[in-house]
Parts: sequence; C-alpha cells; structure tokens
Amino acid sequence: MKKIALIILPTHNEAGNIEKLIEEIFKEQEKIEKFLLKILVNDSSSTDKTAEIVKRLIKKYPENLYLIETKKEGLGKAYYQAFLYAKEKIKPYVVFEMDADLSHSPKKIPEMLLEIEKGADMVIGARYIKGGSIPKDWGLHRKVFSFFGNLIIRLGFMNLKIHDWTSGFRAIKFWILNNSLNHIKNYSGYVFQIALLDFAIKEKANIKEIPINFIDRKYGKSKIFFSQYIFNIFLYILKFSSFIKFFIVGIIGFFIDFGLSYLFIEKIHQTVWLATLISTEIAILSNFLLNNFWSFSHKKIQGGFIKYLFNFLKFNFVSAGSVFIQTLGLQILVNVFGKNLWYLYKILIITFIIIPYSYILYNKLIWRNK
Ligand SMILES: Nc1nc2c(ncn2[C@@H]2O[C@H](COP(=O)(O)OP(=O)(O)OP(=O)(O)O)[C@@H](O)[C@H]2O)c(=O)[nH]1
Ligand SMILES: [Mg+2]
Repeated sequence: MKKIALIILPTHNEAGNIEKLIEEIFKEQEKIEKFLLKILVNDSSSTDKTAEIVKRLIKKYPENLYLIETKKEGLGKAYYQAFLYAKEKIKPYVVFEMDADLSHSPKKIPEMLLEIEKGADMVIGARYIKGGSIPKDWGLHRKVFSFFGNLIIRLGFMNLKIHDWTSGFRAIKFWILNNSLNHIKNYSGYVFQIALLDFAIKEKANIKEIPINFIDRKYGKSKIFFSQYIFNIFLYILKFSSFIKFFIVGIIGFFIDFGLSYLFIEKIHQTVWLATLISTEIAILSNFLLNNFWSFSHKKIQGGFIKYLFNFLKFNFVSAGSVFIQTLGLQILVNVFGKNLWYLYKILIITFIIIPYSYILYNKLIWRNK
C-alpha cells in the first residue's frame, strides 16, 4: 500500500489561487509511485470564496481532499490545527507545508518525496542555496529582512549547515511533527517555522535542502507583518539559542572580573596579583554556573558533586587555553604589525578565535550532546 503524503495548505483569502494550486498538486500524482497525495486545506476566516471553492473540489476528489474551517489566529496556529486533524483522521507518513498563493511550485513535490525515500526526515525547499532564488522584483526592504533574518538565525543557533530557516515549503516525516506538538503549539505566527526546524534539529532529524525558486504571489494580499516577525525571531533566539546565551554569559563574566578587580585593588587595597587571581577565578566560576544552568541548561551536567568538580576543572583548562591563545596571538600580531592597533587585534582575536574556540570546546568537552 502507498504511504500517504499530505499537503497542508493554510489559507486566508486565497480564492484567486486555491483551485489552480489543488489541481496542479493532484496532477503531480502521475509522477509519484510510492506515495498517495492528499491535501488538507485549513481555511481561516476567509471573506472571499476560498472555502466554497474547496468544498466544490471535494466533490471531485472525495477521497483525497479535506477542508477544516477555523478562526484566523496566525500561520503557526493554522498548521498546528491541521497537524492535530491529520494525526486523528488521515495518519500521513509525510506532511508538506506549502503556501497556498502559488509561491511554491507543486512541481517540486516529487523531488522532495524522492529525498524522503532516500532517507531524509525533513526536506526544505530552500531559496538561499545554489539554484534557489527569491523574486527579483521584491522590494529592497523585503530582500534585506528575509536575507538578514536568516543570517541572524543561522548565527544565533551557530548552525550554518541550514540556509533557509524561514522557508514555508517543506516535507516533514510525521513522527517529527507528532513529537513536536508540545513545543510548537506556543508559536502562532511565522516564527513557528523556526521553532519547528529548531526542534527537528534537536531531535537529530536528517535534514536536506533542495533549491526552489520562490514565485511572487499574483492574486491576493500578503499577510506577513515584518517588524513583528523579526521581533519574534529575536525573542525565540534569545530563549533557545545556546550560543547567544553563552555570548551574554561571556560579557557578564567580563564585568564580574573587571568589577571585582577594581574592588580589590582600588577599595580593599589588595595586592594586584591576588586581586586578579580571585576576581578571575570568581568570574570563571560564575561563567561555569551560568552556562550550566542557562546557556546549556538542556544538557546540564548530571551525576553529582564529583562530576561538577571534574567538569569545572575542564572548564578552567579551557579558560586557561583562551588566556594563552590571546596572549600569544596578541604578541605575534604586535610583533608583526606594531603596537598601535593592539586593541583592534584583541577584538579580532576574541571574535574569530576565542569565541569559536570556547564555544566548540564547551560543546565537545563539557556540555556534550546527549
Ligand atoms: N489558515 C491561515 N492561513 C494563513 C494565515 N496567515 C497566512 N496564511 C496563509 O499562509 C500562506 C503564506 O502567507 P502569505 O501571506 O503568502 O505570506 P508570505 O508568503 O510570507 O508573503 P507573500 O508571499 O509576500 O504574500 C498563504 O497561503 C496564506 O493564505 C492564518 O492566519 N491562517
Ligand atoms: Mg506568500
């Protein structure tokens, strides 16, 4: 028996697009052997004839076309409702997310299913890889938002392997969706796409990107509200990105170190070496604890006091390593280029060597993936 590939189409006033899209999707069935295509439309509060058109088409495709009608509560909510319905009534093997405004070409569906057959758990139709594209006539602000939005996410999650986090054209094995329901139900807007992908990565899903050419909608209005979208992306990254938290912890550590040194040297009149030793070690300890309970809280150290002590020692070694790298690197640069721009060299070394070095070693040695 063929496995079910369910294409979910969220719609709000897509009367100009929906019929053509549904017909084009079903036409792709001819090219697909292993899967049976079904379509579920979740129409939210359309004031045009979207739902009526779908109801008429259901008479033509009574076995394979479904409609649910809901209140308009954002894209994430619309997908969430559709996932629940699919789980209950359709039991698909793989689910597609797809815009209903003809921006995503149904011709890509067979190719994406082929990748699923070859072993991918999730296939992303990506605009920002070789062969993919965004519309040439997009306004500059939209290009900039879309491109930098993606870049911020990629850096925020320190995951450069995935190029298109915000694409709304994806094929996803249902087991991932089923596991993700509790996580994604909190994200109603467009940020839901990021939440779902982040979840899939943490579930160790095998993710594959294939290029798509995103086509601008011809009929109907765009529903996206950019400033709110970007704001939500920032909130999400702040909440879930270990890297951003690790970065903030580093800055806090710097201030603790500096503040305590100042206190011990200027106010308590300690000797400089003792003041430095104490303040540095306290900053290292606070960094260790903040990273453990905040930045890497999803992989907290387990196993009691001895484990903590052992990992704290490792943490000290990594920290000593960064002092060594910084001292040596700065000395080399100063020897070669002169002393004038030492602060610039220091910033460069911290940004391009110390930060990646510490982040990678913390992940490899101390807070390892479970
Ligand atoms: N059910 C439902 N669908 C929605 C909602 N918001 C957007 N959509 C649909 O989600 C898909 C993507 O929305 P679009 O407005 O095309 O957003 P976009 O693709 O990011 O922007 P443009 O292509 O520029 O219009 C379309 O099929 C919309 O009809 C919603 O609140 N509920
Ligand atoms: Mg669109």
